[in-house]
Order: sequence, then structure tokens, then C-alpha cells
Amino acid sequence: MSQLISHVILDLDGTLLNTGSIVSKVVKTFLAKNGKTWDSKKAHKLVGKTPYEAAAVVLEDYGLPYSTAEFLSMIAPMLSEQWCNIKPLPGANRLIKHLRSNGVPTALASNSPRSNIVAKISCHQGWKESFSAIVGGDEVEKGKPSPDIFLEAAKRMNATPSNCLVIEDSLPGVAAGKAAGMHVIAVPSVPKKTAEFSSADEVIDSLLDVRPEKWGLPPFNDWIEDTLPIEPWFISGPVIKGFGRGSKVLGIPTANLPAENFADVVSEHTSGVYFGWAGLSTRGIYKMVMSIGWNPYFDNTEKTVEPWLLHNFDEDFYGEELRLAIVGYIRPEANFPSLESLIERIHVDGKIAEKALDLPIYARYKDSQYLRNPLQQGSASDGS
Ligand code: ADP
Ligand code: RBF
Ligand code: MG
Repeated sequence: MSQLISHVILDLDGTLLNTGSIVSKVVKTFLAKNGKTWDSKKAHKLVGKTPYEAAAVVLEDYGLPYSTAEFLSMIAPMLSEQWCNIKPLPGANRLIKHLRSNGVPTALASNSPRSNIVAKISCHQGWKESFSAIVGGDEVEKGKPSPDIFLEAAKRMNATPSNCLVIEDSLPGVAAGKAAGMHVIAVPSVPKKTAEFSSADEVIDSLLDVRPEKWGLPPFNDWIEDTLPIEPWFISGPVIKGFGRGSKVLGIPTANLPAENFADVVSEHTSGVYFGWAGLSTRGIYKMVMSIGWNPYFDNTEKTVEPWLLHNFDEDFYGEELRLAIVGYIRPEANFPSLESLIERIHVDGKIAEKALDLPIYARYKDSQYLRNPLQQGSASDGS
């Protein structure tokens, strides 16, 4: 397979951009105006759907008296007002810059109309210039899952479809890429749905896990001692009771935070193992390694944040304010054949974090104001 790939074709919504969270916000506002209450547990039903399909789901779920076309035309201006508030997904900027700086011709192929695509990417520095072709749903006869969009993108780049690598978050997108005779990496927006993506050549949790060298493309060279620096993010809250499993089952206590306080920030960050600094108001600042996600070994249904402070405490500290600065990434969440192998791996993660946090690129965040006093700044702000 390696050496085959000469061109990359990226999907936009859900793959590079966290469009879903803005769509949710807009739908929530619209529902409120119509006397209905948005149910965040239903948000996942909109992921990977075309705007038309998603609209139909909302109308049906909330019993709204509009036609799909009416609803879409009412919501369109609310959405376009928000284009520049859509955040890049983890690893999107990094991937785009990498492909560009290594001269890998890259196209954007989305079911959205071309004008929407251009409006959305214009909000992000360096994006527009990074694509040698942009194909919108209005430029071909049929959108995904038909292969047309991808074939058109290949044509505009003078690429042979079998030499193209597609990166997609949705099932229709994966189907389209395969129908076009291309290689496809799936980055599902919907958690725990990897089985459905079995037609993809590879399924990954986030763009941070793309390994270009697997496809004969130039590798990333930003890994440092088994860690990947990320744009730091910050969360805090009182330590609450978790599943009561950390110490008992694994011998590894994890101080859980109330995830509902920062559902937005957590949903922005893909599941995986991260590390950084942890501040406890009355005790000090400690190194920390944590998992975010559904903990496949335990098959949890809620996404949780599980920080293990790399320090031995004589007592527990439930109820105390815990502040976290998350500065680097180690690996995707994994399932393990045995409890022993999970425990062993978590200890490896701990050693990696312990060592990496002494590197200046990570060590400097130990002095973040946020770790000492988060109340002076928003929970997702830059705490440096
Ligand atoms: P729970 O499921 O309630 O989170 P755990 O077995 O995971 O229970 O234990 C976590 C608790 O242990 C934390 O809330 C904290 O009070 C305490 N604790 C003691 N040492 C540590 C540590 N090094 N890292 C995280 N939590 C610790
Ligand atoms: N659980 C998993 O199922 N898969 C993992 O890959 C995984 N990695 C972890 C890495 C670290 C650093 C920590 C602290 C925990 C990890 N866990 C993982 C979660 C662990 O199972 C969690 O602490 C328990 O669910 C206890 O609540
Ligand atoms: Mg815990």
C-alpha cells in the first residue's frame, strides 16, 4: 500500500471542523424560539447527515410544523452568522500545514455548497491557500455517498483515484470514497460506531492519529519523546466520586471532575490519553496523565475525564478544587485483552508523561495562572 498515495482529499464538516457543535447551538436557539427544549442527548442523531436529512430528523423529533425546506431556509441565516465560530477539530491545523509544507496536493470535498465551504475555511488562517482544489455539493450531480465529488476533486488535481487518500468522518463520505476507488481513513464523529466503518481502510479516533508514512507520505516530525504537543486547554472543578474503580480495580486512582460543567470543551477533544499539570488549591501543582473517553475496557456509556496525579497522597481529596492544564497527547484510547495489560500500559503512559513534563515545551505551563486561580479566566481560555 505504501508509495501509492500521491494526493489527499479531505472532507470539511466533522472532519476538519467541529461544525456539529455550532449546528447544535443554532438548532437549540431555534427550538427555544419555537417553545421547544433541545435535548443534547439527541445531538448525535445529526452527525454525518446532509443538512436536508438532519433537518428532517429535527422536525420529526420535536414535532415542528414546518416543511424541511422551510426549516432550512429559516435556519440558514442563523448558521452563516456562525461560520467563523466553528472550531477546527484536534489535529486539523496540524494536518493541513503538514500536507502543505511537504507539497502533498490536497483537495477539499464536501457536500456543502461551494460558497459555504469557502466562507467557512476563510475564517482559518492558511487554510484556503492549502487546497489545490475545492469541490462543493453544488458542483456535481450527486453528493456523497455517490463518488462524484471525490472523482471531480481527483480530476481537478490530475490525480488517479487509486492514488488518492480520502479522510472522512461520516458513513456516506466513507462510502463515496470507496465507490471512487480511493483509500479511505475514517475519523468517525460519532463515538463507539467504529464497527459501522469497516469498509474504511483505517479507522482512527482523531486527526492526531493520522500516520502519513503508512500511506507513503512524509511522516510528521513533531512528536517529542513519544508525546505530541497540543494547543493547551484548561478545565477545573471539584473532585467528585467516579466509578469507584480506579484504586480498587487498577490500583490507579483517578480524580474525576463533573464532566457536565465543561461538556463543550470535553466534546471538542477527542478521546485519548493526554497529560499535563494538575493544581490542587491547598496542596500544590503536580504532574498528571489522564484518559478522556469511554474507557473501552469497561465499556462506559459516558465520556469521562480521568486524571491520575503522578504523586502519592496520604488521603483522598474529594470536594477539593482541581485545576488541569492539558498540554500534550500520548495515544488513542485502546481496548486491552486483560486488566494486567491495561494497568501496565497506564503505567507506561505515566512514565512518558513524567519524563515529557520536564521538557521546556511542557514545563512552562506549570506556572500557568490558571492552575492557581481559574476563576479569573474562562474555563477554555488561555491560562498562560
Ligand atoms: P473514584 O472512582 O471515586 O474516582 P478512585 O478509585 O479513582 O475513585 O480514586 C480517586 C480518588 O482518590 C480521587 O478522587 C482522590 O480523592 C484520591 N486520590 C488519591 N491519590 C490520587 C492520585 N494520585 N491521583 C488521583 N486521585 C487520587
Ligand atoms: N481505559 C481503557 O479502557 N483504555 C485505555 O486505553 C485507557 N487508558 C488510560 C490511560 C490513563 C493514563 C488512565 C489514568 C486511565 C486509562 N484508562 C483506559 C481508564 C481507566 O480504565 C479508568 O481510570 C477507569 O475507567 C477507572 O475509572
Ligand atoms: Mg476515578
